[in-house]
Amino acid sequence: MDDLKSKYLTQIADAADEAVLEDIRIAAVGKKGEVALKMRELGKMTAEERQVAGPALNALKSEINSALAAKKAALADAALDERLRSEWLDVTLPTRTQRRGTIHPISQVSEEVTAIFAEMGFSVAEGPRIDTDWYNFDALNIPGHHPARAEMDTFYMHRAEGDNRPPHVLRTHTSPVQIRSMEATGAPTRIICPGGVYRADYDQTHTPMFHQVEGLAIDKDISMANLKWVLEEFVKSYFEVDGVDLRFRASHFPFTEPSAEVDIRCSWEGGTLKVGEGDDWLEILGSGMVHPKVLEAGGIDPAEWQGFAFGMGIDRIAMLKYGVPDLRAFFDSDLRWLRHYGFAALDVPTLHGGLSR
Ligand code: 2U9
Repeated sequence: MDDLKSKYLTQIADAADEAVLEDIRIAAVGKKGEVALKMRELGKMTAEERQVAGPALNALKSEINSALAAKKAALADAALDERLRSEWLDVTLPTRTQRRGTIHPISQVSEEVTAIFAEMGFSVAEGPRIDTDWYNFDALNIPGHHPARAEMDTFYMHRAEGDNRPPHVLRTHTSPVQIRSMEATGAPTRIICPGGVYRADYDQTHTPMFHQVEGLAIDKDISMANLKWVLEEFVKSYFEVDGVDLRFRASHFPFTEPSAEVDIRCSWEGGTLKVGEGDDWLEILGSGMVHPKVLEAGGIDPAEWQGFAFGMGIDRIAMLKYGVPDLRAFFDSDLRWLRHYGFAALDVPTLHGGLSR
């Protein structure tokens, strides 16, 4: 019995993991283990022998069981210590200075524009990039024969012969989103619609896909004066200047009447744009009072409601603010360009925290 005891206690002490420990348990105190076999021999003993051997075997069994339990706990402690050592991390380390991904200037500017108009009570509306020619043109007072359709270099979706569904186009502006929004929520409304648009055109200032943000405000008593204030606030916030002169030039768009193109006072010192001072004027957007036919197309009664609308190119205002010389670079996915012109991922633009830091 002493031999059994020292054999198993040594094996338990030397066991390297729980699997080995389990094998030892089965061999020693399992149902068919050595201690059980010895207990079977009790029947062949005399009563006196059994009185000595019985309690001694029980004591041996419980001593081995205690050693197994102690070793199991020690192995679990050691495993935990090893995990704590290998999975240790220093939560006080500073953040990485080498940024991996950056926010694209178009995303950054979309967020900046959204933050500015949100402060003035505008919410963001979105819609499909492929839409019917009715939503893209007719509803905006651009009927089939209108020259604006040809001027917009529209991409038409292919239609198989005999397919009688209405023609679909890649939207040439985000205006169809405003028509859908008017249909869905009616008046009064204040929305901006940022997003990608498509026109078949390609040179230093045109790409076949670009981005616009359009705005629409409809109410009972709304005029060009409200439009002027909203756009002034926008330009000051966006270019982060205290004051700016705006120049409204009479223009023509099918969807607004009257219509105006808006220029801002600026200077170009050494090739860099300064907004709010100087003798130059820079066109940045188009605007006007929503045409009554367009209100009607959106299901809004022009006898009761009126509103203003405006539109500008996000890519264009991004180029102006951040000094990007060639529009095409926005879509090249050149990592060096993205690192240079990109923005830190966690710096979300807000009016109080700063639009661009
Ligand atoms: C509805 C009613 C009116 C949106 C407007 C402009 C003037 C405009 C251009 C700016 C540069 C397009 O990206 S650009 O080439 N846009 O000049 N957009 S008013 O008018 C609307 C839109 C929707 C229902």
